[in-house]
Parts: sequence; C-alpha cells; structure tokens
Amino acid sequence: MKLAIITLLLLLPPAYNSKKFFFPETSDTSFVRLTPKKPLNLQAFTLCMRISTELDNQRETILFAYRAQYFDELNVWQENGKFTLYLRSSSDGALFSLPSLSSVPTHLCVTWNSSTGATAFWMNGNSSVQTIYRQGQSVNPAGAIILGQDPDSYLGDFNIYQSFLGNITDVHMWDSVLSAGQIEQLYKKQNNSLSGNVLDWNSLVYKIYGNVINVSADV
Ligand SMILES: *[C@@H]1O[C@H](CO)[C@@H](O)[C@H](O)[C@H]1NC(C)=O
Ligand SMILES: *[C@@H]1O[C@H](CO)[C@@H](O)[C@H](O)[C@H]1NC(C)=O
Ligand SMILES: *[C@@H]1O[C@H](CO)[C@@H](O)[C@H](O)[C@H]1NC(C)=O
Ligand SMILES: *[C@@H]1O[C@H](CO)[C@@H](O)[C@H](O)[C@H]1NC(C)=O
Ligand SMILES: *[C@@H]1O[C@H](CO)[C@@H](O)[C@H](O)[C@H]1NC(C)=O
Ligand SMILES: [Ca+2]
Repeated sequence: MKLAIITLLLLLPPAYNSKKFFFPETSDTSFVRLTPKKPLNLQAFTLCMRISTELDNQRETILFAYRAQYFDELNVWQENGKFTLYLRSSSDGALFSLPSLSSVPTHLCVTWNSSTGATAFWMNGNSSVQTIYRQGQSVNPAGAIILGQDPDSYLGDFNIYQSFLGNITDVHMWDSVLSAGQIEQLYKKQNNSLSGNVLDWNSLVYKIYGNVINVSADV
C-alpha cells in the first residue's frame, strides 16, 4: 500500500507553481516588477492571470501595467464597472462589459492581434465580444512590467486610488493569440505545458517592492 502511494507520487507530473502575489493593502509604494523572457516587441499577444479582489468595480484598479519612458504601452484595468485595455495611450482604450472581479478568483485573459486589430477579453474561459482596436500598431520593447501600481512615469508616480488589493496568480503572456480551447485549458488548469513564452508563471522572474507577499498556496 505504502509502496503504491510512493510510486504514485513519483509518477505524478511536477506540481504547478502554486504561489500567488498577495497585495494586503492599497498603497502607492508596493508593487511587483516582472522580467519578461523576451522583449515586449509584440504584433499580437495573449495575457492571462487569475485575480481575486474585493475592490469595488467602479474604482480605477490597475491589473497589469507595461510602461515605457513616455507611454503606457499596455495597461489593463477594471474601472467604472468595465474592463479596459490601453495600448500606447492612457485615455483611448478598448472597453468591455463583463461580470466584476470578486473575492472568488476570476481567470482573465486579453487577446490582441495587430494585423486585424481583433481584441477580446476572456473570463473563466468565455470570450467577450470582439472589438477592433489599434490595428497595425505594435507594442514596443524597453518598458517595465508592473503588478499592483499604475506608473504615470517610468516606474514612478503611483496613485494609491488606482493600486491593486487582493491576489494575483497564474500570470502568463504569449506573443501570439491562443485558441479558445487553449484559453479554456488554462482556465481549467488542464494543460501543464501551456506556459507563456513572454511571461511564464512557472519560472517567473520577479522582484517585490514594499508590502506584497508571495504566498505559497492555492488560490
Ligand atoms: C488573498 O490571499 C490572502 C492570503 O492567502 C487571503 O488572506 C485573502 O483573503 C485573499 N484575498 C482575496 C481577495 O482573495
Ligand atoms: C462559459 O463558461 C461556462 C463555464 O466554464 C461554460 O459552461 C459555458 O459553456 C461557457 N459559454 C460559452 C458560450 O462558451
Ligand atoms: C492574426 O490574425 C491573422 C488573420 O486572422 C492571422 O493570419 C494571424 O496568424 C494572426 N496572428 C497571430 C499572431 O495570431
Ligand atoms: C497542451 O499544450 C501543448 C502546447 O500548446 C499542446 O501541444 C498540447 O497538444 C496540449 N495538450 C492537450 C492535451 O491539449
Ligand atoms: C518568496 O520570496 C522569497 C524571497 O524572495 C523567496 O525566498 C521564497 O522562495 C518565495 N516563495 C515562494 C513560494 O515563491
Ligand atoms: Ca495613474
């Protein structure tokens, strides 16, 4: 019996990296900087993460910020009851009406393809409507990726009223648009080999600034 259990344990695939980033308070100082596996020189992307928060959906809440010296290159928000993607802009975004984030973890993805401009949000494996946004544009390298704060300058000028509070895990980013089936597999944690080629949660390189706790537990 014991041997059978040990054998079973040995045969199991390596466990997912189950840590999460816990942002225990709103602040204008705490954040996590992520180092991508390759520069964000993107003509398309899929960005996914699992998020839980008790923040009100009307509040401007930054979910992902990638900023270069002079521009917000790629920002994702929950604000005014909507989800928004901004590419090279802080004011002209693509807006999506979707159920709000809550204390129950939500699997959220954003997909964008420059050649068509097709943009969509995916919530728990379900796609939003598609809109056309920033067709022909690209995302430029030489920025910094931040979770927890919206930088109004390079790595600075944070605003406590836009900061994130709650938990973020399973952050992955690809330089391509994943299929609906792949996004569903990610949501259901079905496929261990679906790891981002720009950001890979299973081998994430990051640095914590301030009061963010990397909790080793399932969300
Ligand atoms: C975030 O994680 C912490 C630590 O596990 C937990 O105490 C807290 O309730 C979580 N908050 C949300 C909104 O998920
Ligand atoms: C939306 O997601 C739910 C839960 O995963 C699933 O049962 C349902 O079939 C999905 N709907 C569509 C239109 O994909
Ligand atoms: C973008 O969309 C075009 C047209 O549908 C498709 O040919 C191309 O493969 C897509 N690019 C990516 C990176 O998914
Ligand atoms: C898991 O993902 C990999 C990489 O995308 C893919 O090649 C493989 O077919 C997937 N496996 C299943 C069972 O869907
Ligand atoms: C959390 O961060 C500390 C310090 O960087 C590190 O030693 C520890 O391994 C991390 N824990 C997890 C679960 O990643
Ligand atoms: Ca701001």
